[in-house]
Amino acid sequence: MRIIITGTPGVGKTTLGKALAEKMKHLYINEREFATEKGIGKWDSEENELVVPLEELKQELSLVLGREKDVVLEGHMLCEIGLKVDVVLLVRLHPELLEERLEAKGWAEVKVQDNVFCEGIDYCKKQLLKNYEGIKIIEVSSAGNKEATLEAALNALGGLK
Ligand code: DAT
Repeated sequence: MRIIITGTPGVGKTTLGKALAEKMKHLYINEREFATEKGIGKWDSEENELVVPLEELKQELSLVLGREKDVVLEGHMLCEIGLKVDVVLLVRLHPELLEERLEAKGWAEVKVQDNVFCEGIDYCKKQLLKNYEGIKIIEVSSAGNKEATLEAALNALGGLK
């Protein structure tokens, strides 16, 4: 299955993506590592993040999707680009829980508040509805622990068969 995992930074995408890919014996690709490997991102030291040209990322990932049929692609930028996949998992976390989790992890306050805001206004969901028309979008809560989140994702995917 070609699966995308996306959502606001900090909600638990990477944790779920790695566990899901391992369980389903799928190839796992993190957007940021992928962009870095392909040399298509530039580090913005002021924002302290990798800035990636989305069209180029889309082209490179489309090549991968053309040759791999069992793959988990994971990252927050994926909601911005339409890709041909079987299903999208949108990881959700209540903004207050996200705030608690990120503060406990020592994230900078400005980053915490940016992400809390994005989650609160359903930013990723709105982007997905625009960019992934006709593709099944399933919301998975990461409010439980990592095992519960994985189980929820597996159950949701099992229901597609
Ligand atoms: P993302 O890839 O969305 O940025 P992550 O997987 O790196 O998020 O997780 C951010 C932090 O939250 C990390 O320290 C692990 C923790 N975490 C992830 N999923 C969790 C879950 N279901 N329950 C509790 N903590 C979780």
